[in-house]
Amino acid sequence: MGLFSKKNQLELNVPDMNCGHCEAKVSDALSKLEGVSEVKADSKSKIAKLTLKGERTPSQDEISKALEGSGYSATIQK
Ligand SMILES: [Cu+2]
Repeated sequence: MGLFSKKNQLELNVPDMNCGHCEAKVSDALSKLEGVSEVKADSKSKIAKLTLKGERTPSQDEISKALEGSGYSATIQK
């Protein structure tokens, strides 16, 4: 986790987001992850912020799987 990340949040770099449509697709896919209560995707900063329910943090593998076939990839910001 990065220096400024809160315990109940996870920030992902999503380099291929370019517009609101991308934000919606990425948000949809990521919000289906177990343990995630809210997703805020921003195409300008290329960052998706996940709000976690608290009990668990999705792994990089789970995140990649959730986005599989969507045309986007996301990496956990260190
Ligand atoms: Cu787009």
